[in-house]
Amino acid sequence: MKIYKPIIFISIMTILFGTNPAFSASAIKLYKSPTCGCCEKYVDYLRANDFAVTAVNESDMSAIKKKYGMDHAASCHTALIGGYVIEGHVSVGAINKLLKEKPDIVGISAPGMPQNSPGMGEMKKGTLTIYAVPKYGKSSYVFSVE
Ligand SMILES: [Cu+2]
Repeated sequence: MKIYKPIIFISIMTILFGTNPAFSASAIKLYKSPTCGCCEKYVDYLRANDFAVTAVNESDMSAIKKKYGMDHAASCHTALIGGYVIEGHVSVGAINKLLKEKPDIVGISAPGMPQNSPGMGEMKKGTLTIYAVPKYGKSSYVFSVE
């Protein structure tokens, strides 16, 4: 019977941690208009990249952008993760860079709806510019090119 113990232990660990998004994925809250199709596709993209997305439908998105300081770099959806705001179709690479480097900014944005961004269309490496949005309404600057 002893030989089965490690197998049982591993199975329990898998059940507890392997399939639980709270342990395996980063939690991100995303506000979007209920009729936004590309927002849905972006949620799918985040989920496919192991983010635990809580999608919230919001009819007044411009109020959300104002509240979170993204009204001058606005796109369709607005997401919150680790104390930062992620505006629009930002690639996972840029989000991870932000969470790793932890700059003292509001967040990052892909303003507008770039065709070559995740959830919009096919990404071509080196063509999608992500902007850093500083605090106190200062102008955005290039954060990364994805
Ligand atoms: Cu969009």
